[in-house]
Amino acid sequence: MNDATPPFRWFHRLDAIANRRELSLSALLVVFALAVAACADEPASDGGDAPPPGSSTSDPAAATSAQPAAGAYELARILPDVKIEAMTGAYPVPGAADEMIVLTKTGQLWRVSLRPEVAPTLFGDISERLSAKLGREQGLLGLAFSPTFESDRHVYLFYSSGSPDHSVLARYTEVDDALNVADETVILEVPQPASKHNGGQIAFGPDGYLYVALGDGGLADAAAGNAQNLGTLLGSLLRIEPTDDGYDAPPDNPFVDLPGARSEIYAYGFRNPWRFSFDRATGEIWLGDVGEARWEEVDRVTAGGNYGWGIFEGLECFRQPPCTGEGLIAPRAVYSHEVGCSITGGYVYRGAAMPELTGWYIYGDFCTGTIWGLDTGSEDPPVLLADSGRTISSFAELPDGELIAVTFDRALFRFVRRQP
Ligand SMILES: [Ca+2]
Repeated sequence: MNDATPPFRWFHRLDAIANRRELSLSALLVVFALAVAACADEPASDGGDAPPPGSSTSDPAAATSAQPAAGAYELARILPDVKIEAMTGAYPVPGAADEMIVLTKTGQLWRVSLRPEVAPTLFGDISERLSAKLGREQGLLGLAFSPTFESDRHVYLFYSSGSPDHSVLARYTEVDDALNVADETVILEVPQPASKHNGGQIAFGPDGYLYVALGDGGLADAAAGNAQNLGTLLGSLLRIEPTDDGYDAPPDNPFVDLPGARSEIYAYGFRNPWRFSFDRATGEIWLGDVGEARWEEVDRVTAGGNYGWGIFEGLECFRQPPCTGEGLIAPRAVYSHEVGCSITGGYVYRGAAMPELTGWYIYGDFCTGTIWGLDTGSEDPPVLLADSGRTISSFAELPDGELIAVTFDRALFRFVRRQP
């Protein structure tokens, strides 16, 4: 694939450009406000004069007060020798604090150490199981270690296979420090009507169940109905319990007693959830849902919740006004395609290095590299934290709570306070 091309929905960039003429004044005001906010904390370019006593300082390192300062953060490159193409995720290895498994879109799994002197090694390669011709939003998209990985060595993967297109959730076992890719147990297969909006995040919750994010299946407007149809798994966040040869739906899932509804569904009304995570302190689920024409959104996910797609896109009716938001859960935050084009959901920050961000959900945009944060303990609007310019495909949460940004720039980064 052409790695100069953004991965998940660059065709929507064209949408965004086409839609520019229709952009509302409010969106432009948002852009202006963000730009002003981003500039407000620029350090003085000459760096010469010390601030007078008692004045506020523009030194971002001093921003340890209650509120994070806009623009006071950045992505700092780590591991400059690690140059892996089209990384789709990084997952800390349980029991090995400084090691991650890094996924590539084309099916490789690399064991990467946070110690720069240790070179990456190939942990596994499932490229032969992937679709021969991967669509832009297809590939090896997700990994979850078994909650008891340190004893069972089980690893779950989510990938695109064909043909016809379908998504596969399968379990493997690590043997002698590598994944035994020859031995696969398929847990779930989902037919995909198109190569787009395949979702792909998988993660075990604090309840021990496996959560699986599925997009609406693509095909733009035509697929939007899938997200509102409880009879299909598409456009939903699933909650399942893997078994020896498949899975069960937990008996307390929200729709187990609803006739015609799939018992695996935990929440629905998503277009293409691109990364969700559990707040390690509260267990709450935060999810980035990629928009179609105008809006990207952040959702705080609760059991049984309907997040609106394809009735709503963000806070607006989607191509069918008038519509009603009755019964739908509004996003916690949105941003327009004037400032980005494809959300990458992140994590609620629980690290120690930036205490002012404790309890803030950190997320970014694939196309612009902009990173925002929002205080999960308030209803305040998001704060623009960094303008990285990087193709952020995923975030990773390290055991100490610090965050890594995974990119399509053949580079990994730490999310840090901007150095003065
Ligand atoms: Ca929504």
